[in-house]
Formats: sequence, structure tokens, C-alpha cells
Amino acid sequence: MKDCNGVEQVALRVPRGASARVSLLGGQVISWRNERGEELLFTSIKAIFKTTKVVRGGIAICFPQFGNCSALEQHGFARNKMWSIDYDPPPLPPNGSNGKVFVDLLLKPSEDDLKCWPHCYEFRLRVSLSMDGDLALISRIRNINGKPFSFSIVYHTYFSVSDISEVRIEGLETCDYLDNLCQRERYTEQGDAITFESEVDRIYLSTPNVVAVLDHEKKQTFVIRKGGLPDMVVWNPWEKKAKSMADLGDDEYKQMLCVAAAAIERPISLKPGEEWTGSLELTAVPSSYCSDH
Ligand code: TA6
Repeated sequence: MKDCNGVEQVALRVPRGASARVSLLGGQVISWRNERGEELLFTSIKAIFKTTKVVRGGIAICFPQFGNCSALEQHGFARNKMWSIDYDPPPLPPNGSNGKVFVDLLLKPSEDDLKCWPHCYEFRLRVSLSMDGDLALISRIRNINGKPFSFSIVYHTYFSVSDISEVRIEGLETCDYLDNLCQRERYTEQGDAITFESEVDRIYLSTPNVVAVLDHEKKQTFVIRKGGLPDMVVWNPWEKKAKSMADLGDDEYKQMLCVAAAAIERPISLKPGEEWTGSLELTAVPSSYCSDH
């Protein structure tokens, strides 16, 4: 399905009429609803839905860089590109299907793209929805026999929360982090859980593969399971920065939290013909789960 700008839009629904669904705009997930049809991802009321402009919210892929570390645009070009749907994707592994629905999005460099990032790659993003409403994003990035290249990658995920001051993150308790608010100075997290009273913009390093985001008011926990992604970005702009962002409502920082599986500290290097796989699985469960994830 294409929207008015000609961008491939996709909706994944689980069979049996449940309301769980995932919507994509190009290579960006812009909606993830549970079986009651409740939206689990944050998307700003001021989001701009344009062909090649990242939407404020959902899950966007930052590739091949994160931040402003080269001549490339902030967070790399992938999130502002036209991804195409692979209408004949490889099947799910025999034991990996159990009712899952999925779509494969592809990103390959155009002649113009090669001028700004001269590497021959194929980026296959498989987005799937399980019968239980779990969302999974699997990236397969291959060096198509060009010269070796390195990249960073972030699944820039905006969770919808009831009230940011009632949210905490468990699992990053003792991890070092780079603080983007202090020129990426390195610190060690001292607390027993991350809570939010002001702007936070951090890259947690060498993190566990299971991290929980607990929303006290909604009595709901997001369980983040990742593979091949050692780092975790945690970001809330808080009031002042939110007011400076054209595509974010002034008070919307209260209803969002960016917790993003990533590979940043040690960029991934691929020799010609090599392939890298990174996976992210998101589950939303009642908070009773959170005591022993
Ligand atoms: O997620 C952390 C961060 O690097 C923040 O510093 C903030 O800039 C955010 O990404 C959003 O970046 P964007 O380019 O989407 O406005």
C-alpha cells in the first residue's frame, strides 16, 4: 500500500481478528498496538509524515552512524531513505514461525548514495508480529563484496508512557554510560534503577540483553530483548529541549521515553561478503511481571 507521497506503507495484523497490529512507513515502525488495540509506541501529534523525513516517534533505524560524527546527516541516512518491500522474502525458519506475520524492508545504496557513503551494502529489516503481539525487528546487513566498512546502528525506539516521572528502567544499574549532556563523558550508573526528573541523554555501554521499562501508572512493563546490540540509548528531552523541537509538542516529553538497543561504542566492521545480524524483541506485559524479569 502506498501513501499519498508514494511511500510504501505496511500494516501487519495477527490472524484470528485480534487487534494487535504493527504499521510501518517505509523502514520506520510508526505504530505497535496490543491485542486490545492500545498504542504502545509514542508518535508526536506534531510529527511530520513526509516521504524521506523521519517521523518523530515509533522505531526508526539510525544507520550507519549515531550522532553527528561525520559529514553524514545526524543519526545517518537510513531513517530518511525510501526503503522497499521485498515481496518474495526468504521464509521464516521452520521453528520460528508459529503464527508470526512479517514483512521484509530492503535498503540498498543508489548511485547518489554511494557518493556520500561509498560502500556496497544490503540492509534487510525483518519486522514481525507474533500471535501474542510481540514485536521483533531483525536486521541483516551484508557487505556486497565492496571494500570493508564499519557502522553504528540504533533502533531509535520511542515508548509511550503515562507519565515519565512514574517510569523506571531496570537492568542498567551498574553499566557505564556516555553522557551526551556532558560531551559524552563516561560515568558509571550508581542507582538501583533509572528514574527521570530532568533531561537524560545517555549511551549505556555493554548492557544486558534483557532490560525492562516499568510504567507504574499504566501498570505495564516493556521487556526489551536484544541480540548483537551491546549498547542502549536512553533519552528524554524534558521540558526545555522539547519546547525547542518543532515536531514535538511542548508537554509531550511527559508521555515518551526513548530506550534504544544499539551498537555504538564499538562500530561493527564487515569485510567483503560478511553479514551482521542484530535483533530486537519487544513485549508489553502487566507490571506484575516486572519483579523478576
Ligand atoms: O536519542 C538521543 C538523541 O541523540 C538526542 O540527543 C536527540 O537528538 C535525539 O537523539 C533525537 O534526534 P533527532 O535527530 O531525531 O531529533
